[in-house]
This record gives sequence, structure tokens and C-alpha cells, in this order.
Amino acid sequence: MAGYTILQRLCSEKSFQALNGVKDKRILDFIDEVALLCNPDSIFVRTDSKEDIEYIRNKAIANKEERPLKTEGHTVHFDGPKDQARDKANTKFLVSPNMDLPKSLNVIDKEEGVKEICGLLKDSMKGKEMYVLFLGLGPVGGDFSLYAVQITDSAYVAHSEDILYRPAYDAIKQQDSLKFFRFVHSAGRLDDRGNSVDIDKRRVYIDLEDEIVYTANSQYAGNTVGMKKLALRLAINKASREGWLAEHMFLMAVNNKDKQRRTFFSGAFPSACGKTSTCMVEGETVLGDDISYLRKKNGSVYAVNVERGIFGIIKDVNPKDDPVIWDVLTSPREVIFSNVLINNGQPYWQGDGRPIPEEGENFAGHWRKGKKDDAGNEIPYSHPNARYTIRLSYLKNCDNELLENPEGVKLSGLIFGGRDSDTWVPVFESFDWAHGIITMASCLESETTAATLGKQGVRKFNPMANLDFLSIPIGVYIANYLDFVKDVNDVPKVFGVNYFQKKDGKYLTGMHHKRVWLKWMEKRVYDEAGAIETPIGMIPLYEDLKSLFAKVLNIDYTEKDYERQFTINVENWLAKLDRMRGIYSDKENKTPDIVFEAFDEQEKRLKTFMEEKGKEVSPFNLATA
Ligand code: SPV
Ligand code: MN
Repeated sequence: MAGYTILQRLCSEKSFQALNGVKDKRILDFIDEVALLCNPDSIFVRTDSKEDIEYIRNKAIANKEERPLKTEGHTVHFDGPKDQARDKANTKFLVSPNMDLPKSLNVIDKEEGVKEICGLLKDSMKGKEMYVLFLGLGPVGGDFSLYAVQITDSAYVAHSEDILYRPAYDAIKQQDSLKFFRFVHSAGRLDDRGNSVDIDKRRVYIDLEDEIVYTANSQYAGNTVGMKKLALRLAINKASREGWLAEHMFLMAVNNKDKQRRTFFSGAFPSACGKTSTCMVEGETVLGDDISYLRKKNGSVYAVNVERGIFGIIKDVNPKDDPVIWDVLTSPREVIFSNVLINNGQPYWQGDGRPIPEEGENFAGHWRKGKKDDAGNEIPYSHPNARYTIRLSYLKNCDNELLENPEGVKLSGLIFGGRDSDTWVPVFESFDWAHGIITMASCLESETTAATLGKQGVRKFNPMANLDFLSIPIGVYIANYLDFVKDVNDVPKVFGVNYFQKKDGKYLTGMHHKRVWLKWMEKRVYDEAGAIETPIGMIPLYEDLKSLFAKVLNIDYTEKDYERQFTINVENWLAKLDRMRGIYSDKENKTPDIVFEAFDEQEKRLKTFMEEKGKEVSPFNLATA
């Protein structure tokens, strides 16, 4: 390793030996360049050894990025008050003159952006240790696997990456021409609570050509953990070039004990639409809650979970609604809590079902009931976006063997879930792949809730729940989806679900009803449940739901329930189509014609339907398909 004088000077003997074992000189050049720019006091290279992983865990505590809690293995990390979520405005794609990215994607000229971010990263690690991690996206060693090198000056980020992603030093070191993603992160200057000071200079800059992402002046994991949403943006672009799909999707199995079978589904839901609660539902098997890669093999579609852990929202997690997670979060295990309230060494969060302590420590410092911020707003005791970071293997309903299978699982269905008070029915199936991808997935909307800033009930367009992460024009993304199954024999079914229909301010479906919708979708895969053809797709038969409700939930499902939930409101469906046409007509979106053709066909079906049956059509007024 001649020539790497900085690495030699800043690495311990052991870390230097670890680098020495890496065949690919491009990796060493990269680490060398970052060290030169960021100027750390020392460099720690993490191999896959237990000892190295332990070192990072201990460092996070020693440098106070995490504090131990009463329960063994539990720690808390606080992000600063202004660093509690993904920073969309300052997350930009670096574009060189030959790239054709729409302006809607938030772009910055590459030369200008690199200059800015390098300026921010210059000497940013002075006085700190720089951690170098070799990680895998997806189970290591399979067709799905991608690899990455993460550099960060945060032991909390490095610790989180260990819980969330597979170690891959051994897999990477032997390769010499591997394509790998690169992530560079510095939390920047820190205040005496250990939080990034220069939040106004928080930047996340993404270079799609060189597959490298730089983050400066943030700690919140959505901005800093490269393997999560930063890698997703790189992967979407890569997948588009290579003919596979990188998705913001959970992965789960629906179990049928009577028939002794497992059926795999992936699901895309915008936030606050029930994604986590669906994949962790009682009785089924969770394989992932956030990001999946989908590839074709032997005429079928297979998927893996990119991650091996969960960075989940910790709000309304209580023993009644989420017994599985509750159990994990209250027993001695490795858990990082972030941005919750700590009182007497115990974490508290909104909706945990316990009395709120009078005071404690939270993301804003010392907290007591009624405390207000500088703008005069009351500070919540636990942030609404507070999180827990855990390994998936802790969950009783996770199947670790399937999770770690590099071959992935064969998908039978894709589920798209929105938050819609008056249009989508609770569960429905598309006529075919293209119909589902265009009229369900690409038209996904989520209404704002009290948990988000601004007005409630505003519909936000979020195709495939992937809008925030698209690194290609939306029309190209849809075209890829449509092409994806051209040579697939076993095309997965496409379903839409909506748990949020309302009538007179009240929800029409209950928290646990999703368990029935999942069972219905499972039966549809095997043609064991009938359906009614409507202009929007296939909806369930009353009799099938009645027997599933009785079997799964021991609930007497009435004709009235069914009629209210599955009545088609034609005008609302037509209004949705109009909104979608407006969005997709923007030339920058590069929408393929087939999208408009599918919209036209759906509109024609809806209008004929309205003429024949009226504006609101009861499912009892329809013939079984
Ligand atoms: C999401 O917001 O979709 C998340 C959390 O999964 S974050 O890491 O912030 O993206
Ligand atoms: Mn997510």
C-alpha cells in the first residue's frame, strides 16, 4: 500500500491491515481522498468481526452520540430540534451537462454542487474519528446483492448501519472490479449536546453517474444512513438501466395453515398509510418493512429485503395495538431509541399507553410539561417522528431463513396502499399488471393527517410511494414497470388497499380488518375467492368476506358493512382521473402514451357505468364475474 500515506498515518495497525486486504485500489483511493478532504484525527476500518462491531457500539456511547438506558442493550440518540426528518429541499441530484433529469427532481449543476459540498466537508472531521464500513444491500452473495462503502464521522450512523444492513467486508475485499455505491457523511460542527450546529448548511447531494452520495451537517438517519434512502435513489436509477425494480416496499408472507402454503407479497404505502402495521400483522410473516429489490428469474418475479433491520416510527406502539414490537422494545436487546422522552432511564413515546412523565430529556433538551419552543409552540414530549432501530430477527413473526435467502422469495402479489377518505374501496384487484400499475400504483394518493404540517385532508400524489426517491422521470419509471413483466410467465397480481375510508367523520373499517383483506388477496392468487368486475377492477364478494371475517377476526360482517365499504363513488373516481391526467400531462414527466390510454379506458368504463347504474353504485347492484 505504498502511496497511501494519510491512511497509514491515521489508521491503527489493525485498520491499516484491513485496508491492505482490500484488492480494489479504487476503494483505497476513495477512502484516501475523503480522508484528505475531511481531515479526521483517526480512521477506523470496520471489518465483519464482532470485535469491530462492538468497537463502534462502544464508541457511540463513549462520544455521547448514544446514551445507555436502564434496560440492557437499550440506548437513546437525540437528533437536534431542527434535524428530525428527511430534508427534501436540500437533497439534490448533481447533474452534468449531458444528463437529462427533470427539474422537478431537485437538481443542481454538478460542478457547482460538488464545489459546495466539498467546501462543507473540508476539515469537517477534525477532532473526530472517521469510520469506514463495507456493507451489503440485500443478502450477501446473491443475484440481488449490491455493495457499498460508507464513510461517516458518526458512530451512531455506523451503529445503525450495523443493525440495519449486512456486513460485507469479506465479500468486497476479494473483488477487484465490483460496482459499489459510496456514501460520505459528516455531521459537521457539533454543539454541547452533540448535535449538528450548521443545519442551515445541511446538504444531501447525489451523484448518479459516479454512484456516490454526500451528506453534510445532519444526523437524522433518513439523511445520513447512506444505505437507506440515499442508496434507494441510486438503486432506482441503476435498476432503470438494468431492467429490475428498486422499490419502497415491505416484504411479507401470508400464511395459509389449512393449505400449508406461504404466499409472498410486497407492498408500497406512503407514510401514515399502514405499511408497517400491514407487514407485521399478527399471524403472517414479516420479511421487511421498507425497501425491496425485485428481479425476474426463471419467468417469475422474486424479491429480497434490502435491509435486515427496522428504523421504525415509535408512535402509538403499545401492548394492545402492536404486541410484537412492544415486546421487542421493552425487553433487554440491542435497541436504539431516537427522539423519544427519557425519564429515569426509561424511554417514553406518544401513544405508548402510559402516563406521560412530568419531565425528562428529549430532542429539545430538558423537557417538562407545557414547555414551549422559541416560536411559542408546545414541544411534544416525544417527537412524532421518533424512531426505534432494531434487527428484524428480534420479531417473533420474522422468518430469518427467508430473510437471509440470497435467492429471494417468489412474489405472487404487489399491494399498493393509499389514504383516501372517499374514493378507493378497502381492497380491490386490477384487471391485469398494466391496469394495476397505471391506475392503482401510479395514481397512489395519501391524504395529509394531523401528524403532518399544514392542512389536513389534502391529497398528496405519491406514485408507488416512491416519489421522494425517484432518480429518473416518473414516466420512465412507469414504463420500466410495464416492461418488467414482458418476459414473465407468472405475473404477480396487483392489488389496491385503503384503510381510511370515512363516512360522517368516522372510519368505515377497523384497525384489524387488514388481516381479512390480506387473506382475501391470498385466496385470489389461487382463484379460491370470487370477485365482482367493476370499472375500477375486481372487488370481493360479500359471502367470501363474511366467512373470512368470521374465521380470522370472529366478527359478524354484515351486508351493511360490505355495502358501505364497497360502494363505488363514480364521481370521486372521475375526479381522481382528472387529477392524475393533470400531473402526468407535464412533458417533463415523459409519460408513455399507454398511461393516458389506460386513463381513457377507465374513464369510459366509469361513465358508462354511471349512465347505467348512477353515481353511487352498491356492490349488491352488480353481477359476479
Ligand atoms: C420513510 O420516511 O419512508 C422512512 C424513514 O422509512 S426515512 O429513513 O427517514 O426515510
Ligand atoms: Mn420508508
